[in-house]
Amino acid sequence: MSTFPKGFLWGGAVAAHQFEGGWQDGGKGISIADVMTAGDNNKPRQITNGIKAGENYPNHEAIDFYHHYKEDVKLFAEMGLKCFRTSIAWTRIFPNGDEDQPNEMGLQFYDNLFDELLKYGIEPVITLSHFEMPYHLVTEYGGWRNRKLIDFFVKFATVVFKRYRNKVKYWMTFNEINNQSGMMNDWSLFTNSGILKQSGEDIRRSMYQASHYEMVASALVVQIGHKINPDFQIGAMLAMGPAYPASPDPHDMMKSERAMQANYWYADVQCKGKYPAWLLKYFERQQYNLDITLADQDILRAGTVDYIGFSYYASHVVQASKNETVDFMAQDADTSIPNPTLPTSDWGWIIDPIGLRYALNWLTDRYDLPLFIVENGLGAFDTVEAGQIHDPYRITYLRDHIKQMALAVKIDGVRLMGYTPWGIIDLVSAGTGQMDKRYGLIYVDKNDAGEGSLHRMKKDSFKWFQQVIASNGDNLA
Ligand code: P53
Repeated sequence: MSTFPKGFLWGGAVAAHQFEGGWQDGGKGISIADVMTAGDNNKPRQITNGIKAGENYPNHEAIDFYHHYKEDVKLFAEMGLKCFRTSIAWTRIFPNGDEDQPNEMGLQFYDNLFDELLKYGIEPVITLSHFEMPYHLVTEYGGWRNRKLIDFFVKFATVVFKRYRNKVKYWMTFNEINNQSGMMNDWSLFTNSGILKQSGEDIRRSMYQASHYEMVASALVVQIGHKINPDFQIGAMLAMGPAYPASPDPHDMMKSERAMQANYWYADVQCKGKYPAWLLKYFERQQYNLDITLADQDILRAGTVDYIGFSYYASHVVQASKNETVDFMAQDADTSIPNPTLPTSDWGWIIDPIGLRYALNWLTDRYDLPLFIVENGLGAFDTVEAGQIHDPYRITYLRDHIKQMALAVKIDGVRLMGYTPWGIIDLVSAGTGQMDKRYGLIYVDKNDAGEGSLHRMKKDSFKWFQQVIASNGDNLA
């Protein structure tokens, strides 16, 4: 008997803005991803003030899935995918975010895509908001600083829930909702919440306020979705990168505990329906006076999620600063340090398969919900040799993580719904805007400068994953 349950959701993951392209097709509006330039490992992406002539915006065309979806879905089917995770670009449905009526052409595009997937028996797994909110909501409303965003998001979610109620069963509300808390940089605040720091702004307070509105919006749509179709499975989506203490020094241990609390309190709210005590104390001490009403608290309690979707790429190491005894807040000292026991990717991400088993255990102990690994993978340089792409490093990465997943299911009893490696097809990196940071099992001919034929080719990992799926995870050779 195989380790993984029958019906295990083997799949692949992407996000609309990173692969669709067609940024102005079918009435689509400008999203926050459309004003982000290309960067690389040493050059951060710039957020421009609107679209500027002469800049390279990699998401505008991306890999042009918008015009290649039939060909690509056929490849996904050939790989044997049971499910496919993508997001709905909010700006295809509500181009500015605050319209009364949705854009029919945008709705039609996702009907076509879901029909194409279902034709091959591939289950769509859909994120409502994956770093691609309407840019208009940033310029006119200040992004998620503004309570009005809840209404706009709820309207968007309600429209797509109703439209696709018989085509999509698995949903997630906000991609990596906790990224903004863990990273607290300009990039993550913009991608998660559409927040650009204003002078004199207490950015941490804004982050907590925006996060609160997002969680209220998430809890509302969980309730609305269950009314529209009681079979809907609506999950949270977290960036899971466990924090290990740098040493057995209790200060470091306390630091790692706080780092975990500070990064995962979103799950406390989304899974348990309430704020953790330590965070309420923190808000009090900071004198934040956040807009968190009693009505909001009722909504949070009534809108807990059905499962936890999460990304896992790497673990982190944290170290307490000298004399640290009070807050131990992860953000107060950027203390993520190298792990001498583990290798890293070409982008410096720690490679830690056992950390995935740890994450699965930690989330199960704390929330006791079904789990879904909706992102995992290796961003790496690939080379094409005589029309072939040999990527043993990617196969090794995925195999080592699947082995740990198997142990978590078999030995630890974790309830695991599925596994969708990130970037099943090469796409634009969210963090750097690069094409050459490749995650795909399918290669796309396009480089960082935006040149290439967009031709698709199977990498060695394609065949390997095909056999993994065909054996329900038993054959990892
Ligand atoms: P890229 C870290 C940094 C940026 C985005 O990332 C991240 C993470 C991981 O926690 O989140 C996810 O493309 C995200 C995807 C993204 C993927 O990680 O920077 O959900 O959109 O592409 C990989 O290499």
